[in-house]
Amino acid sequence: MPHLRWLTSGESHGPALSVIVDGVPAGLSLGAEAINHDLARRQLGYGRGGRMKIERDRALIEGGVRGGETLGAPIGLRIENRDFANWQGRMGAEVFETAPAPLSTPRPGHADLAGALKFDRRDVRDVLERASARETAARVAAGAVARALLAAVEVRVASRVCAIGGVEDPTEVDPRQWCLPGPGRDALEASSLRVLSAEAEEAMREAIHSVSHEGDTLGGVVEVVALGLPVGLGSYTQWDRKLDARLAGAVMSVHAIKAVELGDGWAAAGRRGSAVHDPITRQHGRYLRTQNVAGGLEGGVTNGEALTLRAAMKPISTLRRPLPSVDLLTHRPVDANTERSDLCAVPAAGVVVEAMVCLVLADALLEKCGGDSMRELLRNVEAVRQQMGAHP
Ligand code: EPS
Repeated sequence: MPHLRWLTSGESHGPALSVIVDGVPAGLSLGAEAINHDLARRQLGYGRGGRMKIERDRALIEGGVRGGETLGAPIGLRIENRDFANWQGRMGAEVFETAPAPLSTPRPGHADLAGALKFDRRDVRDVLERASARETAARVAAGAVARALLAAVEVRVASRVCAIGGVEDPTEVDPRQWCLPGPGRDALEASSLRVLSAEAEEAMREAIHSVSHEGDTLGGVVEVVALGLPVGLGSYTQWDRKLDARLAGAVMSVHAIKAVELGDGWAAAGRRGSAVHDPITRQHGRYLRTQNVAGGLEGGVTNGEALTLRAAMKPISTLRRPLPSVDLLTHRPVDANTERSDLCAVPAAGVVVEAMVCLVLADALLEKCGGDSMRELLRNVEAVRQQMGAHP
């Protein structure tokens, strides 16, 4: 059974999104401020839609925390949807006084048609409300709890945008320069697209601006890095214990993510082994690598190097110039439904993928180092680090 479990509930225009996180040790300092910081980061990004002008996502801690410290009990978080005020007659739980007209024109690229067929729904809104990327607000809130747990053992997770709509940021830089607190990280977070290069940011903004006039949308690529992980998280002994598989599955579950790579994944596939596998050295009592093509994982186990992962996000499915579809009620050809939506949400996807990485890594940390209390966990992590010969 996972050591850190979490479940979300709620629809995009319903009353709220909720998430319960179970398995966090007692004694972790946790306040709404840290959670709200990540929720605010998720709302940003040039190309985000009109909903972001309505919402001010904040988490209400409804259980599991007392006096700023976790209790070892399930942590309940709730994020109110301010937009619900505009949807009361159409998204409340009670029987409608006047049933809203069913939405019967599924959008290609979203869960609309497959979901309506699967759950035998006549109104596609019954599907799209839960399938909406709005749900990622709950994931980010849960991820912020996991991030606090990782930070307590000096593990840091951060993301940057590598490409939008085929416009790439060619910057090659040590991730410590933008992953750890400092001017590099501050500059990245201040960027309207969370990208390292100012030139690339300008070109990406142009690309987003041009599609906005054509009723189209863009996707892109994000990179997530985790620093400070102890050696030995995950395992090669069973398919479902391999940390690369757990990370890839979690990240693939994020809305619109259609490909994930660990380390130099796709590029390494075209190179020789002698150029790919990371030579081992030993310095100051610690095993090191002269490069990190593997991205910090070998055999599904952390090897002490920076964990690096990239994820590819498909373009947003709602197009203002809609694609052909079929009306579920008449079976006649029709233009797909167009909902208010984003033009590009790649910067937000980086924050969501960070959250998923934090949740998987926190689970793997508890799996190896256990601990009902933070005092127990910290003692165990230090013992593991000493034993693995890796100093923080
Ligand atoms: C989102 C909220 C939603 C969508 C978006 C992400 O708000 P609304 O539907 O009210 O505009 O904008 O979801 C999608 C674009 C999608 O395709 O699911 C959010 O809070 O992130």
